[in-house]
Amino acid sequence: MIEGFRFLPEYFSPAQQRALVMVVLGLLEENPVYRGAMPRTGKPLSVRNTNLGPLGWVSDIKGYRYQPLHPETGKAWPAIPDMLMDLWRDVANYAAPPQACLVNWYEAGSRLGLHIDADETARDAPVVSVSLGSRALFRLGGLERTSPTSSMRLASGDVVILGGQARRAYHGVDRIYPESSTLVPGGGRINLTLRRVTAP
Ligand code: MD3
Ligand code: FE
Repeated sequence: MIEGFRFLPEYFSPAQQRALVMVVLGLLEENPVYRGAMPRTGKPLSVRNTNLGPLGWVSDIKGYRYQPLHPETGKAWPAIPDMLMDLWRDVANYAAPPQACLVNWYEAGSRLGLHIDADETARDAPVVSVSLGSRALFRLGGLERTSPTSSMRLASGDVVILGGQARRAYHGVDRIYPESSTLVPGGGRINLTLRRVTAP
């Protein structure tokens, strides 16, 4: 496995997972997940998303970027909840707070193609990921698209920290196992990724 990858299975207990999902679902009422589009082609994304925090990642026909406002509601993204700020302090080993929490919402057939996360200028900061709800088949490769990959299942409550070399590695989600959890409505999966966008 690539340097800088840390896997903390069941970091959140079932009770903590329920509490976190309740908080996030509450925030999604005024800050809904929406379907972004691929740059250039405008092809709709398979995964719906929204964000929490002062900045949010968006993808549309014009490109990928971070911006302070929800593209459909025009409102500021809500603050990152305390449980997630506490997680960052506990595991990120990074002096400055996260600025964005991307909320990815997967349904039964959703997938996320192999990609690298390169829209953040704070390249020394890790990405911290939390999985909630149905299990996912996650794939992590290396620094090039053709590097060998390894697959693992990410389950509800698992935390993954991507620092070092892993921060620049190709990765994706090949499938969701929609019967594997009832935590998220519709057997869905929510992935939360905490990110530092700009250098402190
Ligand atoms: C490896 N999310 O939001 S989480 C993404 O399950 C993303 O929704 C996936 O890839 C998901 O960009 C995977 C684990 C993860 C997150 C960020 C990474 C792995 C990563 C950044 C660099 C390398
Ligand atoms: Fe990613």
